[in-house]
Amino acid sequence: MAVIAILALTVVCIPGILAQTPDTSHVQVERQLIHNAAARLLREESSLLSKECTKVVHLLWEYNTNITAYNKEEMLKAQLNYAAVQKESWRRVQKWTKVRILLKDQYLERQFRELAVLGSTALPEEELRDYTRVITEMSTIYNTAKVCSYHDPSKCDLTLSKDLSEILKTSRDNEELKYIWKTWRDNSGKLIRQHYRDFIPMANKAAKINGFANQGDMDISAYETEGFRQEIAAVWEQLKPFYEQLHAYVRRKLREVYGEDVISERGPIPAHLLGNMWAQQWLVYDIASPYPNKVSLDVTPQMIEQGYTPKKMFELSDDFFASLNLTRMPDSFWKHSLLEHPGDREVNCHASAFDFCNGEDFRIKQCTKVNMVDLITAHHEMGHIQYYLQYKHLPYAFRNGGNPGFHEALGDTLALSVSTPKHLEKIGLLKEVQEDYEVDINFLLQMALSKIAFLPFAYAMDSWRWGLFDGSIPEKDWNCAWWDLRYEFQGIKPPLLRTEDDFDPGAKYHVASNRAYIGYFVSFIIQFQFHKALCLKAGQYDSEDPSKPLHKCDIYESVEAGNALGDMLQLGSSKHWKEAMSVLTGEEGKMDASVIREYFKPLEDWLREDNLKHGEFVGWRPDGQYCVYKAPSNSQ
Ligand code: X8Z
Ligand code: ZN
Repeated sequence: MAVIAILALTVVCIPGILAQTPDTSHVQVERQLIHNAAARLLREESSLLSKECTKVVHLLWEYNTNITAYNKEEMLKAQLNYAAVQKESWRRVQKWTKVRILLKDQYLERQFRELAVLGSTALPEEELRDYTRVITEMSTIYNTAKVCSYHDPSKCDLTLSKDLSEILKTSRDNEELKYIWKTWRDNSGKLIRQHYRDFIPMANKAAKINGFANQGDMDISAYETEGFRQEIAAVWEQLKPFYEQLHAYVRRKLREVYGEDVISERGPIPAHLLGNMWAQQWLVYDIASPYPNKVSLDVTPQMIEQGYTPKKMFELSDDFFASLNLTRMPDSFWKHSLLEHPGDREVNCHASAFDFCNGEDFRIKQCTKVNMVDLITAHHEMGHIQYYLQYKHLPYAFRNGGNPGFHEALGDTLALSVSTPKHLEKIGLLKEVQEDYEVDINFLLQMALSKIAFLPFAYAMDSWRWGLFDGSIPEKDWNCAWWDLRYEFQGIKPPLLRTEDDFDPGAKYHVASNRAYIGYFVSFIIQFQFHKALCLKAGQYDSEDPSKPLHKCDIYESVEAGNALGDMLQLGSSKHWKEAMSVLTGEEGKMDASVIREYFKPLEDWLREDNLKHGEFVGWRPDGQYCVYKAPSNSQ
């Protein structure tokens, strides 16, 4: 208490002191004292917030790895307690509002600025309780949703992570896929709609208290970039022509399998046929491989054959990080992480990485299965933990990515190396690959199905949410507007007519649990920029040398690349992301779509030619009605 009282007194006196001229030594001493007081306050807040954060993260972990009513209530209590602590801290920080600029210390100023935005915590206590509860409710519906088997209707315990993802990926039975696609939405999104109605105004109220027009604007403020939405739009415009080529090619390949009755020549692609529940990354390499007689770059069969386990997949990733001279996972990580479904309880199976805010405890929760997609996801999650490890020395306010896209990009950047045929060969998952043009194209096609197909999905996701937050998409149109955006950006359509009784966006984790999505879009662009910078450091890439293209680079064992990456990661969010990026790239920090374009250049040329050769229509036109605009039957 005493400390606070003295501080308050000091703060009150500051403007007077700082206004004195000339700058006598007395003033300098006073100035130093004030500076020290500010630094001390921030240290104390950092320490307090870290301790409280540790408590709440423990309960978040408990709930997410064991979904019970008890754990839910404990978690909610802890979240509210943490919010109260944050608010108190915020009040203390607010007292420095007028004075802090005069400190002329960017490092302190940035911490103040960070701590001055409370986010949803700013809501009054009762409303915060409702807000937290509604998000937990939606997540719980999503995380515990089950569907009945198509082949055995009496078996009704199919889950997304264990069963449905696998069916989407492997079944090529149109009716089965349609059934799974629909029932997942009936049993998740549809039940979430009524809660989303409560959620939107609360989220916006919190944003307004923080000085933003709505929640979408508050989310975007994390990028500290004027006109950021326009930048995203410009990046997408640059990539759209390539996406359209990929889309046309895949549509033709799918049409050859499912027939013209299912996929029309110029229409959008039915969403249930793309190998993934949301058509966000297209797992149809089996159908779309350009040269099917050449080696398949999906190494799932080899992983199974070689007796891979989830643990081994994470160890492989740990080895990769270590080979770059980055930090190995601590023992506690291996002891406490949940790397596969425990089988005896409900778990939130969406992969995630936890920072317990004490510099010691870091864990991953992933219901890992032995396949290549999960191997890449393991690297993704390990990237989050590596970032946590690299910035753990920083004050609480700076323990974040350069921007949200940075955090999502780290593990994926390394996975770009891991996925190369050369690297897969190095680790024994491919044998004697004769690299030639056809293998190259196969590889790039597989990568494009994941990286390029994803971009318009990510863009559609948050464009939809921004529309809800700013009111331009009214509640009566929520579902149909979603399909309009999916049509416009992705050129896909639902496999059966949707209505406003459905709520298809709610069948996606990040909507149900209110996690902004545009960071993934940013990540999928900048990970190629990071990759290029690292490949240059590793001497693995040379724009002038055709034998060293970007897509063949593997930075494995490059200490130089790892050190440069570490230098950027260690900054956390203490610098503007553009500055952090230039630490790695040595160039002006910006989002630059030309790098991903360069990476895929041989494939883009190949697709253009192939589509031309087959007279394939590039683009899409409406081929029916996809959604019925009418008020939902349960609207008030
Ligand atoms: O949610 C994730 C990660 C956790 S941050 C598994 N991703 C997005 C998704 O699954 O929708 C990674 C790629 C996009
Ligand atoms: Zn992530």
